[in-house]
Amino acid sequence: MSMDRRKFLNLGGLGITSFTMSGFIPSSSLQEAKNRGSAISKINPVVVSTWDAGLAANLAAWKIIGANGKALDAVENGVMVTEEEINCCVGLSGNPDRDGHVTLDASIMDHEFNCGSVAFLERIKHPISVARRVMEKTPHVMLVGEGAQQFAVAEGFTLEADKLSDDAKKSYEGWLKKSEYKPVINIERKQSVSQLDPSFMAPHKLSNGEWNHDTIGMIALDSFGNLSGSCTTSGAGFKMRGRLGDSPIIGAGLYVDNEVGAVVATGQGEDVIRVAGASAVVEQMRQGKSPSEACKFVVERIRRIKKEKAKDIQVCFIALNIKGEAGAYALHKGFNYAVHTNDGNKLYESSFVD
Ligand code: SD4
Repeated sequence: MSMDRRKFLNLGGLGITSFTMSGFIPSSSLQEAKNRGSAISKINPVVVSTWDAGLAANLAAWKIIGANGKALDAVENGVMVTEEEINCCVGLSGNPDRDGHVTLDASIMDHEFNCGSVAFLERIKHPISVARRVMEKTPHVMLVGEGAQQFAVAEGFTLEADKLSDDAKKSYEGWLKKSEYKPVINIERKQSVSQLDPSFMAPHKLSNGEWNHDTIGMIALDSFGNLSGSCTTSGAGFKMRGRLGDSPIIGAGLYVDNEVGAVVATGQGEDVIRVAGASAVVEQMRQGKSPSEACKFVVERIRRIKKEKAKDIQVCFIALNIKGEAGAYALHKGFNYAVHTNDGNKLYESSFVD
């Protein structure tokens, strides 16, 4: 075992968080405070989320986490903002599958390895909240399709109309002319930062009517020293009916280990699944890598696996370690991510392979 690894493992529990705080807190005190469920004022909360839509989502998450709320509540409520945007393709306004139906995937995970997800879910506005109910109210981790919808309705979620938004209808009609499935790199982000509405609440849509994202992932550290993560998506537009991406798969699209860190993925789900992406990034952080180095390591692995086909796909990870350090890495240029700390809510350009 290398010195670095030993050092990280020794500090890998909550004790390590004390090194990023303004004063040193013995890890035993942190553990006691955690057990009592009391907020530790010296732990600075952090929220990180994918793409420019993350700025608006972060604001909602920060309302909770910045007031000593729990990371789990923050990551649920944060991405609900994006699910609800009418002119946005996360959630029910998203692009449909080839058969013209919007099918949604979402997952959530807390600091104690509790996790829940839904996939191929139709007609429900907030799949992230259904994922949380799966986590909290069932003995299972994942529900799909009709069963997930049945569970959601039994839990009191409204069954919305099976109807495309005007914009999704237009895109679908356009797509039907050729009926060709091709991944589009950075479909999520088509605006430069300077083009964003300063309120960050504007619809993330281009003047030509194209969507600029279909997924949001969020990871957060709260003032109790606990991490959680969430991810919600309408998946790849015009996908085959029944297709799931990485977002609802724990370990692929999302993973949280409170001794190490939290990771969420966005981009071509198939290529995140084949390397168990989020879990692989967490394991790299466990070995002592920084969040961005860990993301880079796994993105480069995908690059090697895909060979020349890597140019046709985008894959990106964001990571947050238990010390509250955030990082990201993407296969190609164009990925951005939003970080909210006590210093404010900022959008960063991710580093990339090429
Ligand atoms: C998927 N990973 O369904 C999602 C799509 C995505 O940004 O993240 N798009 O494959």
